[in-house]
Amino acid sequence: MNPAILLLEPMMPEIEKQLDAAYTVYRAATPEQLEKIAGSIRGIASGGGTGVPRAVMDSLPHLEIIAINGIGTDAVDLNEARRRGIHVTTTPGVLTDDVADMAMGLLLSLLRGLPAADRYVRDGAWGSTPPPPLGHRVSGRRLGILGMGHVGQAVATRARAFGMPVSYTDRRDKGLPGYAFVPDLPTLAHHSDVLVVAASGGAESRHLVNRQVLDALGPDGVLINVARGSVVDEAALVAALADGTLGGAGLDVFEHEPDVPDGLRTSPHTVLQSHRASATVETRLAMGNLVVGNLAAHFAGQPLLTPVL
Ligand code: 8YV
Repeated sequence: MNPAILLLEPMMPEIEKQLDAAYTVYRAATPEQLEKIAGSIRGIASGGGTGVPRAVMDSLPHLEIIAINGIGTDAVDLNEARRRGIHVTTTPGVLTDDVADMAMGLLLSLLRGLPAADRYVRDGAWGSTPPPPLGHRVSGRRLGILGMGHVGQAVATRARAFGMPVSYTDRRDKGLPGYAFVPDLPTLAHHSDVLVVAASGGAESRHLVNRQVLDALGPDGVLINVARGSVVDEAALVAALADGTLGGAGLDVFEHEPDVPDGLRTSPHTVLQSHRASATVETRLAMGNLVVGNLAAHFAGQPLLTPVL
């Protein structure tokens, strides 16, 4: 009999087809349905943002593996997984470039005012009403990066090609040639025109970008977040945009997805995406194949491809 797995977030049809062929796949179970199947579930596939609610984990006595279709493990209780001997896998490497591209896309959209000018043309306003305000030059603008892991470094490479001087902060100086290390975030923000958040989510990074950091970025500064909403104090961000102490924000992620505060949705100084930084056909296929490969390796008793635990 095929092992039973729980799919907590939809994946590409090609990927789900492979899962259906190898497993008994349960989707979107209500608590009542979950209760009936709980004893049989041996694996979970889920997204990075969705993770696995602790209550779901607790209700599955025979859970052996959690395969995350993403790189974030902040929505999985890793300590509990370790305690129970549950394996956890992610999809490192394959989404780095797309996430960095999204950071640059948000940055360009925001500084050049692309959404407003797009609306201007679409609405037939061109020629009859004054054009949208001028944008701002990207080249020469100082970029600060919070979290200089794979994604942070891929953002830095792109920013350099756009003629932006790059500095970063992280837990330690990574000794990266050409990029200045700044030990603390408020100082980095003070010396940056654009701050890109590329740090992992979780308790350690929660609200690192607070009012003090936003104030340091200043009225001409912009914040870009392609990491996790939890890294930014969203209430402070809404307030800073409303009172003009921060110039703008380009956001792919939010504190309480899919809820986005009105202050962000209605602001003329934001560009918003629905957690789509890795959402390309190529990357989602590569991610999905890693999920399939990790589950297959586990149930075949072979080494996991990309284990976290
Ligand atoms: C995905 C993510 O959008 O990598 C992550 O941790 O959050 C994103 O790449 C997500 O995992 C798919 O739901």
